[in-house]
Amino acid sequence: DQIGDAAKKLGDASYDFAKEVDWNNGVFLQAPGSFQPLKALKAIDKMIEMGAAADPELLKKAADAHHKAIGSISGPNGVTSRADWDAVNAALGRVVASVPKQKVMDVYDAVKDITDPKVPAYMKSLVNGADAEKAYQGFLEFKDVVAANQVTTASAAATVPTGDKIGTAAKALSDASYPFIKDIDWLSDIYLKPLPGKTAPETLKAIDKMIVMGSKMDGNLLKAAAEAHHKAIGSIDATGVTSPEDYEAVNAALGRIVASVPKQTVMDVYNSMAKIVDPSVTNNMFSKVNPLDALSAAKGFYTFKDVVEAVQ
Ligand code: CLA
Ligand code: PID
Ligand code: PID
Ligand code: PID
Ligand code: PID
Ligand code: PID
Ligand code: PID
Repeated sequence: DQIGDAAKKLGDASYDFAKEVDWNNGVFLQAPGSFQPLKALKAIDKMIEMGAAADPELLKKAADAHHKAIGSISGPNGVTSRADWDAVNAALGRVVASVPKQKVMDVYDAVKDITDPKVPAYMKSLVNGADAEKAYQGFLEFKDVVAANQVTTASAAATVPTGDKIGTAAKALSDASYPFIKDIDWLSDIYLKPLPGKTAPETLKAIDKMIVMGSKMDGNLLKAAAEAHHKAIGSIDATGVTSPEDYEAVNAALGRIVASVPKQTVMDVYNSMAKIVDPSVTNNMFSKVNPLDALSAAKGFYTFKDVVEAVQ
């Protein structure tokens, strides 16, 4: 297709730059400017809306392309192979083309809003500037091909199951865990801190397992889960906490996407996360909330997971 061909040209223009970026640099975990959690949540919300509007099949293919690319990483900078670099660009170009232009521009504008204007120049200073310029020229040509292949109307909303066992169980889980949710400091910057003692390649392994799980999920249910998050963001209070109803809808939606993949795929995520999250991190989280509320939430979760497993 045209986007695939254009991605090869983009690769010619941008792979030198890709090789020069230090993908293992911890700087990419930081906010791209001053820390503004509610504004950042708005930017994430725009990404969620874009993801919910995207063609689920193309999203899966993009997840697969990333998984494959993680498998061909080499060298100290963590760069993937030229072929996989092109394949990721092509897959993302097709995802972008599957949503109306405005949804893409909304992400761009919201990200710009939380990005210090000095950040792009700083990023450029870490690589060969001429190669960055070349990559950007390549991107400008690529985007015209994407625009020429772009849909103009948004896809239909997801179908949300009703009266299912997971929906019923989500009510009990949410009642048991909403006090815990209210105890959590959602506006803290602690969630942007590096995991103690872990390197980027180690962390990427766990993310890879999530990518694999995402790619196996039922596309309609994943879309519904994204829509539930978007709705929940719309009802947050000043501390970032969503309404009980929207929280319940998020739990139901996440339970359904978990049930749509094999148990082992879920356990692969859990086990890989357990390898990189030191118990001190979990204990620290626990120390900041009312312990009874956390235990009630945990009890609710362990009951919920049996319902999920039964329909998995
Ligand atoms: Mg989420 C999970 C935040 C968007 C899909 N997500 C999580 C949690 C964290 C979070 C609260 C990971 C850390 C953790 O496990 O804490 N997500 C979060 C934010 C946003 C977002 C702030 C921003 C909008 N997510 C989002 C989107 C999607 C997902 C758009 C795609 C549709 N997210 C997703 C999945 C999962 C998460 C599939 C998880 O599996 C993970 C999670 O919650 O695992 C348990 C602990 C969790 C909480 C504090 C909240 C849930 C409370 C539960 C139901 C009960 C508590 C149990 C117990 C006390 C603690 C966990 C024990 C552990 C051993 C499992
Ligand atoms: C400017 C001035 C003009 C010239 C110009 C110009 C530039 C415009 C630009 C630009 C626009 C632009 C857009 C970019 C957009 C990037 C979008 C990224 C989206 C990320 C997402 C992430 C996610 C996920 C995911 C799916 C999940 C949800 C999420 C489900 C259902 C200014 C040059 C034209 C770069 C969507 C993918 C996992 C949130 O106009 O004169 O330069 O760049 O998890 O959804 O699972
Ligand atoms: C524009 C203007 C509108 C019209 C429009 C428009 C276009 C927007 C577009 C577009 C946005 C867009 C985004 C693309 C992004 C591509 C990103 C590629 C990333 C590849 C990576 C590969 C890799 C790895 C990996 C992880 C490793 C690092 C690597 C570590 C820690 C402008 C059409 C709407 C194409 C990251 C995955 C293995 C490098 O908005 O008018 O057209 O395209 O090895 O990580 O090692
Ligand atoms: C300039 C002037 C214009 C021309 C121009 C120009 C240049 C702009 C530039 C540039 C922008 C730019 C951006 C770059 C972005 C790279 C992003 C990389 C992200 C990597 C990540 C990696 C990671 C992980 C991971 C998970 C870990 C955290 C991490 C935990 C909990 C100035 C040329 C357009 C290079 C996210 C995945 C392992 C961080 O605009 O005239 O030149 O470069 O380790 O999670 O640990
Ligand atoms: C233990 C001991 C027994 C008792 C027990 C026990 C506990 C087991 C547990 C537990 C397992 C467990 C699993 C959890 C799994 C969480 C999985 C999260 C996945 C996140 C993903 C994120 C993503 C995306 C997304 C889609 C994108 C890709 C991504 C596309 C196509 C130890 C109690 C049984 C919590 C997948 C969603 C946006 C990466 O067994 O004695 O306690 O918890 O962007 O994909 O866009
Ligand atoms: C288990 C054992 C295996 C069998 C199995 C199994 C089950 C795994 C499961 C499962 C995992 C799982 C995960 C669930 C996670 C739910 C998370 C809910 C999060 C809700 C949020 C709501 C909100 C917001 C929001 C953003 C705001 C904050 C809030 C800010 C900054 C165990 C079946 C495989 C259900 C985050 C979105 C508005 C609070 O593996 O043997 O069954 O379920 O307002 O952010 O303000
Ligand atoms: C313990 C002992 C057992 C019993 C038990 C127990 C407790 C475990 C616990 C607990 C785990 C736990 C986890 C918590 C996790 C909270 C995660 C919140 C994530 C929030 C995010 C918010 C954000 C943003 C956002 C984007 C911004 C950055 C942020 C930028 C660029 C010990 C009870 C099981 C509470 C990610 C989205 C706005 C950070 O196990 O016997 O008690 O709690 O602002 O992006 O700015």
